[in-house]
Amino acid sequence: MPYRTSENVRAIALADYDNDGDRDIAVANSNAPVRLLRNDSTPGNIIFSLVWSAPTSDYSNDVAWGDVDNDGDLDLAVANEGISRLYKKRWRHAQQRQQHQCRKHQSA
Ligand SMILES: [Ca+2]
Ligand SMILES: [Ca+2]
Ligand SMILES: [Ca+2]
Repeated sequence: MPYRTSENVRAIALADYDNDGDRDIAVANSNAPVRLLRNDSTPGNIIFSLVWSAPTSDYSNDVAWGDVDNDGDLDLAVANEGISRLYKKRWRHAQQRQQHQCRKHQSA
């Protein structure tokens, strides 16, 4: 499944941040903000919507989900060159900004 982006993706982490039963994607980029892509796929259509971008552009090497404060919401830990960051947020309220449509790779 191709996913086109102009950013230099370093790592991704899958988790169902909005607790709707499908896995969403956090993307760590170098020299671009961390992105959160919500899985809006339906049967036969793979769709991810950009719902959040980190407020800073870091050189991120890795990203991981986990509920570090045990409040029931997943938190996002990002390993950067320099200062690493932990984003604690009520992600399920993140608003959709843009949709990325991914086409299924079709075998001839
Ligand atoms: Ca989900
Ligand atoms: Ca979903
Ligand atoms: Ca939490």
